[in-house]
Amino acid sequence: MELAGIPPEVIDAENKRRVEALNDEYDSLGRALHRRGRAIDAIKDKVKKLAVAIPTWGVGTGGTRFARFPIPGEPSNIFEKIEDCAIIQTLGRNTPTVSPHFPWDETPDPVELRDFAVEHGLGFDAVNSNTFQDRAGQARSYKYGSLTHADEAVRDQAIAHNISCIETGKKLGSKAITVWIADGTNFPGQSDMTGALDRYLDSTADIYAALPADWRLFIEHKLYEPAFYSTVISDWGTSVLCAQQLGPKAQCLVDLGHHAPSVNIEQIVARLARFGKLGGFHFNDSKYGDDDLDTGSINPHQLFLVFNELIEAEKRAGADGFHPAYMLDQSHNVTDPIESLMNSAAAVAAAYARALCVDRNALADHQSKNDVIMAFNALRRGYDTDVLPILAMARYEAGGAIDPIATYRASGWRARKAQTRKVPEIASAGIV
Ligand SMILES: [Mn+2]
Repeated sequence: MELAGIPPEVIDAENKRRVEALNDEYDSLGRALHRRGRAIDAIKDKVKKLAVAIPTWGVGTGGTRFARFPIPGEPSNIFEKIEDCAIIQTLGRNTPTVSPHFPWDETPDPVELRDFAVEHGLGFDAVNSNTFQDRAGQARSYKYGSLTHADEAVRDQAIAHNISCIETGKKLGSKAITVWIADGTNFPGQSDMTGALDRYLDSTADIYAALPADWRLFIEHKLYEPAFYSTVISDWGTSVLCAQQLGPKAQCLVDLGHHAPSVNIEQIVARLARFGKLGGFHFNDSKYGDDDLDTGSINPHQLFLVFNELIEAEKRAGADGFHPAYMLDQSHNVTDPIESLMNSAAAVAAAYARALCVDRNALADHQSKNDVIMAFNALRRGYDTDVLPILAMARYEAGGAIDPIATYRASGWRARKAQTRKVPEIASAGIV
């Protein structure tokens, strides 16, 4: 079994070609930040601690509702997915956990899976339940809903699946479950909206009751899709009300692509954090109404503003702690998923680093004096900082690659896997 994935000598050789330029750029940026009263090493140390989970489904090619275009050498089971996640972590050094999805990642022995991940330098983040599709041999269908279904037997089946995900997650070392439901309607009149929400709350309370003491339950709102008239958890307001009713272990996930265009997501983040209900993020980007594009590829400024609020929330939380869970949740239809995920994890780190470059004392001072243009400029100065040398140095010092994509390509990983992994099926539908 190939544990190393990418031989260290490949990383060393690639880094040697780039380290002199990196030192030069890092030192120059360090001097520039020093003149602004910011310490580059302190920012780099915080960036080193940033951890973003990779969803296991993300390392396979995704798709749209039209089609999926598999690539040779892509993973076809959970163990191969772990191998690919390990490549991302080996090179990028800010993705130490994976977030599995059941039943897609089901395996007879979760402890064996946990050990396999540990051997690959990875742990497990939140487990994800799936009651949005039927599986072979399943007694009842989710066509008309799962946790909110009008038929109690279907609801019980969906509850049991979630509880079994918690049981598996305990063996994997997870500390959270994400309960995303696709329930909703495509026609006015199809369902009683209030009754459906009542059934959601009753069902989810049963799942909540099965949580271990140190676990969290994440709920995720989504404006539309797959239901196109109404969804049960349609927005952050519904999400936070449900999380409050369920109890302190229930928190809200913010998936950046699950809002109407032009919604002020950073303000939602600030509100949820204020009430102790910000569980974490599913990062992706969106141009129109999708939740599929690579994180930071369309609107990196929005991502920066989200991290600006996270830093403010962390400051306010103080000793109580503030630990939102970060995960990428996007679909890779036209790129090698490993490359997209490395880029996206770096985009999250870049947004964080830029927000750390903001002089917060100056910002607060300008705000208190109503000096609007100077407050805006203090914030924008952080966004305008080229933080790439900070990210590269953080990776390099942690044993990763100064240039992850170039190093990945030099390793020939995908071509090697194309020799040994099963040829993917072309006919399978997209996962969105
Ligand atoms: Mn999501």
